[in-house]
Amino acid sequence: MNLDHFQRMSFTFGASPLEPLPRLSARLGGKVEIWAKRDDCNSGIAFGGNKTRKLEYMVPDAISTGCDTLVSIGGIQSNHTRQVAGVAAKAGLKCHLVHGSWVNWPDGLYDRVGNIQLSKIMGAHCTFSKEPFGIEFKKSWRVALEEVEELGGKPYAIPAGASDHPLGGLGYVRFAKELRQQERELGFTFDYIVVGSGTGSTQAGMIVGFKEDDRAQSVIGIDLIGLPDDTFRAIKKIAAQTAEMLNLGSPILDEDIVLKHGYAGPQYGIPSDATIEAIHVAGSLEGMITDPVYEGKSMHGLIDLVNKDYFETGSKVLYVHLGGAPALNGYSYAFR
Ligand code: 5PA
Repeated sequence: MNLDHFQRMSFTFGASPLEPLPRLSARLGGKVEIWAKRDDCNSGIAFGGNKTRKLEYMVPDAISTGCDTLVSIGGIQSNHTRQVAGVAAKAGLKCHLVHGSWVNWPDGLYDRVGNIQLSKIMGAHCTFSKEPFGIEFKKSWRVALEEVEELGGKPYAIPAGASDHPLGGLGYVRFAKELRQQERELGFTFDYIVVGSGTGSTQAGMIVGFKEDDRAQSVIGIDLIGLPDDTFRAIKKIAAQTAEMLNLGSPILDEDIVLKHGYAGPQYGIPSDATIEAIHVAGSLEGMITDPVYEGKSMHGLIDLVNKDYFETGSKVLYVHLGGAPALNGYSYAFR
């Protein structure tokens, strides 16, 4: 497997920190040792997060193919679009972002604070559409790509979550390599790696990266969207194409993909009472901030799986924090 074959621009600080969560572990009965890998503080660019890793491989491709404008899509409080705006600024590219009506949430300033505010500060051209959630090719996105061309620019298309793209899985293949090195330094390996899954390339990349040392099944995905069959298919497709591109040599099997569901709350983008409770638990015990759309839900999944004894006693469980805290600004109503 040769990751070095692909051009990469460094947008991150280096290996993201690993941190034990002893007070959370104790609160959950001390049966397992919980750690966090903090991809939420992996970069100085606009608060970083999982998309920053993926974009390290896409931006060089954009530049080497002569593109001058990154064009992408997400919900109004998309962390992904904010990170695209950030890396565009850093690389000296223009940025055009389409924000669909993915979430119906009552905060009055939902479309002005948090991620969308940050994208505007970083100079992205932000537009809005009425289209619902979906990772398929949206009309509004096609229109945005055409608009850039009409203005004489050359667009580089980045799909929702930087996932359904030939290079989408590479960032988290590299994550596996990085974690293996950190485990060597720590002197142990984690038994389980818990990660939220939405558009799929984060978990897909990890599966490919950990398949090398026969650990794909220790990656425990938590469905964040409420459409686990769709998410499963997306993970499978991205993992298979990434494995092929890297000449992995063994096919990605259904049993390599572990995806737990039941934690996505009433619907995508809306927290359940248990999501909010999980956010309070992680915040009050560890000072670790999670959000109502993504990481609060994967934290709920982690807590529930520990409570249900899913992990054998004595296991070392790594929670991968993928970012997303800026969206909290749009969710004051949930904490009123
Ligand atoms: C997101 C995604 P994947 O989409 O790679 O599966 O990652 C899920 C995920 N945690 C987990 C956080 C904080 C995320 O932002 N966010 C999307 C966005 O538009 O922000 C792609 C949906």
